[in-house]
Amino acid sequence: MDDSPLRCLLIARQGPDDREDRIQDHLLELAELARSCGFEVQTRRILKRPQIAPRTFYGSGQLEALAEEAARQGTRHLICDDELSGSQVNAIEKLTGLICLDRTGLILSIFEQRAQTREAKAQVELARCEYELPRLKGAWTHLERQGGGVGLRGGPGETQIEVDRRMIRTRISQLKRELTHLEQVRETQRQGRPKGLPRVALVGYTNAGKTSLLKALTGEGEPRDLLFATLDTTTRKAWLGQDFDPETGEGSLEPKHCLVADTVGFIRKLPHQLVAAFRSTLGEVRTADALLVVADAAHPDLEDHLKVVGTTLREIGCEPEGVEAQPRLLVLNQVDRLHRPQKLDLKKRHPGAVQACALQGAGVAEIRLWLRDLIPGPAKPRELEAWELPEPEPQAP
Ligand SMILES: Nc1nc2c(ncn2[C@@H]2O[C@H](COP(=O)(O)OP(=O)(O)OP(=O)(O)O)[C@@H](O)[C@H]2O)c(=O)[nH]1
Ligand SMILES: [Mg+2]
Repeated sequence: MDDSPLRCLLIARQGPDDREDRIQDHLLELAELARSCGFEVQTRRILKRPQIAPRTFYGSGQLEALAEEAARQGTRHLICDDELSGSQVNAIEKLTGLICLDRTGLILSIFEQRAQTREAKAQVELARCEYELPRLKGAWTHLERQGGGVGLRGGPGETQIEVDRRMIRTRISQLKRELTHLEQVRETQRQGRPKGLPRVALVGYTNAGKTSLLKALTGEGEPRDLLFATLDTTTRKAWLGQDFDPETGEGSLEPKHCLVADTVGFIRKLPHQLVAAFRSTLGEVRTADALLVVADAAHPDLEDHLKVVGTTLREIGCEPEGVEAQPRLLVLNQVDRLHRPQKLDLKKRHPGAVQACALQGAGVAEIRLWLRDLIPGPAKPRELEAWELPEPEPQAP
C-alpha cells in the first residue's frame, strides 16, 4: 500500500480589506494544521478576490488554473482557509476534480485522528454531525423521491436527504445523552479527588507548550510538535515545595501540592461546533482554582494568539474580572528561542508574566511560587492586559 503523505494545495481568499501579510500568516498556520493531519503541503496560494463568488466562493477562472497546477504536481487535495458551505465545496470539487476540505473540516479531521477516550470520541463525533447537518443539502442534487416502506426510510415520499438528516439528528441526540452521562462520571471523579488540593488548569494556544509545562511541573506528559497533540484532559499532581520560613519560623514544613490539568489547545477560528462539544472537557478550565495561560513567546503571532485565548476563555465562561474571576498567570514559554532585547521588550509588554522555558525548567520555580502563594484564595487585584478584554465596539460614523 502507498503510505506516502497525501499532497495538498492550500488556498485563502484575500478580500479588499485583508492585509496580505495576515493572510500569509493564516496560510502558514493552515499548513501546520495540514501537516498535523498527515498532509504534505505542495503549494500555498492567496487568491485576491474583492467579492465572493456565490457558487464556487473563489470564482471558476482561478480554480481552473489551480486544478491545472495540481495536475502537474500530482496533488489531489485542495484545502481552503475560508469556511465554505456544502454546496460550495461540491461545486469546487466538480470544477477542479480535487478533493476539497475547508478549515473547519480539516480541524475536525485532526480531532478525529487524535481522539482516544470515549468522551473525546463522542465529543468529536457530535461536532462532526453538527458540521455535516447543514451541509447535506449540497450532497444531493437530484433529490430523488423515495418510495417509502422498509428499513430506515420514513413515510412515503421522504427524500433521501430527509432520511439522512433524520439519521444524523438521531445520532446527535444519542451522543448528547452519552456526553451528559460521561459528564456526570467526570463530576463524580472530580469529587473523589483528594480534598483540599487546589486545581490548576493549563490553557493556551495549541503547540504553545502546555504539555511540556505539565511535564516540568509534575514529571508526566508527552509533548509533541503537532497542533492539537492533546485532546483529553489529563490531571496530575504537582509538588510546589514548602512555605516554611526558617528565619521567622512561620509557615509549615508540610510540602504543598496542587493538581494540574492539561487541556485541549485553542486556535484562531476554532470551530464553534468543537467549542460546544468540548464544553464538558473545558469544564475543568471553568472550575479550576487558577489558570496558567501558556503562550509561545517566540511565535511571531504571539499577540494574536493571546487575543484568541482571551476570547475563547470568555466564550467558555472564564471572565478575567469580577467575583468569579480565577487568578491567572501568563506564562511566556519558549523564551530560550529569543534574544535578550526581545525578552526585555516582552517584559515591557507583559510585566506580570513569567518568562519560561518548559524544556529546560527556566521559570518553573517562579510558577511554583506563584501557585503556592496564590491558591487557594480569591483572585488578587491586578492590571488586566488588552488580550483579556473584549474588542471595543466600533463607533457608528
Ligand atoms: N524551544 C522550546 N521548545 C518548546 C518549549 N516548550 C515546548 N516546546 C516544544 O513545543 C512543541 C509543543 O509542545 P507541547 O507541550 O506538546 O505543546 P501543547 O501546548 O501541549 O500543544 P497541543 O497539545 O498540541 O495543543 C514541542 O515540540 C515541544 O518540544 C520551550 O520552552 N522551548
Ligand atoms: Mg499538549
